[in-house]
Amino acid sequence: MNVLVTGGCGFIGSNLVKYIRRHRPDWKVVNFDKLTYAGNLENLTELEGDPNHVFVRGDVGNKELIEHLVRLHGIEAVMHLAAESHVDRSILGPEVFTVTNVLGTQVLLEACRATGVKRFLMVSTDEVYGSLGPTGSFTETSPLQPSSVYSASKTSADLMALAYEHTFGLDVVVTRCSNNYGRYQFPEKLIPLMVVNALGDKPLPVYGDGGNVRDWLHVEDHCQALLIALEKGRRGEVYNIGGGAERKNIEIVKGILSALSKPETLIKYVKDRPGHDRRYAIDPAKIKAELGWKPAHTFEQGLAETVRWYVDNRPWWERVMSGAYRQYFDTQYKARLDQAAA
Ligand code: NAD
Ligand code: TDX
Repeated sequence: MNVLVTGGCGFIGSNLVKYIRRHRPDWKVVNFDKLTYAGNLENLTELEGDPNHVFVRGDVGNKELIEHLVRLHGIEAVMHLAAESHVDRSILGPEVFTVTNVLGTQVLLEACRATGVKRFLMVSTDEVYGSLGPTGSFTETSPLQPSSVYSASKTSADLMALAYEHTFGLDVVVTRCSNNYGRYQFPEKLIPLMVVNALGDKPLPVYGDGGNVRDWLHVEDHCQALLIALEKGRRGEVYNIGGGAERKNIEIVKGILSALSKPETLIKYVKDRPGHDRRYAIDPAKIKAELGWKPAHTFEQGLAETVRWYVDNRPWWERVMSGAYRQYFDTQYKARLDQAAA
């Protein structure tokens, strides 16, 4: 099979491209990525010289280029991961979230329709369901109630993909996964940010009371689910993906400090994220029963392995945190700590 993966240089995308090359060695993967601050070719160095991995730099909003690539490489399936993915950034600058996540997805769908791509996997998120109270979990039929600009843009893309199935007969499958963690995650997200700050003996900014809950899944388990959904998912269906590992943010932060033998005095409670969703929990019963997926990692093992990876790969995160990104990070980070001190 020839597959085009969008966003294949980001966190999940780069893990996915490598996962596919390992598990489907006869497939050709065309990795289509704009290389924003979050995209990094260094995540793929182990594929250097691999004739079945082709990288093309481009924007999902470029219909002509996508159509050209689909024809040139005989693309049969598209796995769509390219997105602006960070909730905090969607608060600081919403526009690019609409441009890439909403308009970009629509253009990509149109290019797939025009070229007769056989299957389109839309990688969506559990954030489309909004926030939960202390009990219950999201099923595929839970109401869609996104509350951040990021999640509203992802909900639009998710529904647009389903509309293309319904209206134009494009073969679409949608997945909605919970929070991922693992190697190569950009150090703006909770787990890697806390690890790199702790390693530098810097304060760890915990939003609000630290009681917000996320449902964590190892990125490799997500990749496995995406491959299964691509190959076996039923057309027009939505599949939730989650690992049943609900944790409060503060528990995670304390776990990271303990793994690194750093003191809890590094924890700094800062002003809450505006509109902060309180709790996510996903019910993955459908993908387990229908497609036979189950996660292989436990959260405690996965977190320990991830922390170790960041300890061992300091040059990687020091490089991705340099330059323009560093400027953004320092400004935001300093503002939060100043607010906490005020
Ligand atoms: P990421 O930010 O690490 O990577 C995004 C990638 O998309 C980058 O390589 C970037 O260069 C590329 N990209 C951005 N704009 C582009 C454009 N206009 N054209 C082409 N490429 C572009 O994100 P991630 O955490 O790996 O998430 C990947 C996907 O999975 C996203 O769609 C996200 O919504 C979804 N998702 C993420 C999580 C999570 O916990 N990280 C959970 C569920 C779903
Ligand atoms: O410095 C921080 N302090 C803090 O308390 C950061 C960066 C986060 N947090 C909290 C906010 C959330 O409750 O940690 C939790 C996780 O935050 P993020 O890592 O920013 O992830 P989240 O907002 O939950 O969204 C993620 O999961 C769903 C991904 O970024 C999305 O792309 C995905 O769709």
